Amino acid sequence: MAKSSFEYVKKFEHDDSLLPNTWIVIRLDGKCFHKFADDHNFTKPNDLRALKLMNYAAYTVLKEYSDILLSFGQSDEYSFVLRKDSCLYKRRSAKLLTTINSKFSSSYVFYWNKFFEHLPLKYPPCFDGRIVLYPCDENLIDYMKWRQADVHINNLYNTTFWTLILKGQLTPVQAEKRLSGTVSADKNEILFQEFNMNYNNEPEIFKRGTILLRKSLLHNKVNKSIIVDVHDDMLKDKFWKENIYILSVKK
Ligand code: DGT
Ligand code: MG
Ligand code: MG
Ligand code: MG
Ligand code: MG
Repeated sequence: MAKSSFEYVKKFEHDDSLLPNTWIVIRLDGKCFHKFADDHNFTKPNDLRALKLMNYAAYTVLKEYSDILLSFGQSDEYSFVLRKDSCLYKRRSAKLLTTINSKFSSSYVFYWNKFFEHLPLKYPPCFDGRIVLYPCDENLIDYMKWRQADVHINNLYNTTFWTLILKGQLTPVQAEKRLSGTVSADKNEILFQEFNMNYNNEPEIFKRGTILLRKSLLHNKVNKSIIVDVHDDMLKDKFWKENIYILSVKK
């Protein structure tokens, strides 16, 4: 077929394929979830329904894209790690980011009722997204550690902050003042001494977020790959020693 005289407009598009042989990390984050959480009465500081919905939306993404080896979620964010040698969408950046974000976002809405039952979704939520490339395993592992360390810092702060308000009858301003300048040990101490709470006993999902990974399972003598959710400590070498096979899987 002859080319139409309009076809030259294709030349305005640019090649956005990502560097080969590099870890691709896609991180999505809820837009204004501070407000979204308030508008939907999320429990403070952690709403288990909201976290499980995030995990389920991510699980839906993993089911669709076998090139995602590992993912990590906490609060209103999820990170997806694509295999180094992935050729998904010819590594086109916009295609990867937009389809994965779209699959995640629509799943979040589609499965809302599965977790929030009778609480209606008041308006369509929105997620931003970015892609970051990491050239070596060490950088990727440090990325995962960075996100998980973030959960710990935020959750210890938020748990203490909301305990001071909900159980200690402090105002948010007073609670903020009380916590200013404190280190982790001080917050653990406040929880323990004043509220008889041992932070270590808080649910793992709150303290560490959720890792989704693929495990192979022997079922009726057939190897089946399943997606599991764990709350392991990625800051410990033990996790990477046990799971390094995830990163070295070849297609
Ligand atoms: P952004 O990402 O710049 O558009 O703004 P936000 O408001 O989404 O801020 P971000 O992503 O830094 O922080 C996540 C917010 O989501 C945080 O302020 C509180 C809210 N959030 C996330 N998970 C929960 C939850 O389980 N319970 C409650 N109450 N709030 C949550
Ligand atoms: Mg943000
Ligand atoms: Mg956000
Ligand atoms: Mg966030
Ligand atoms: Mg099309």
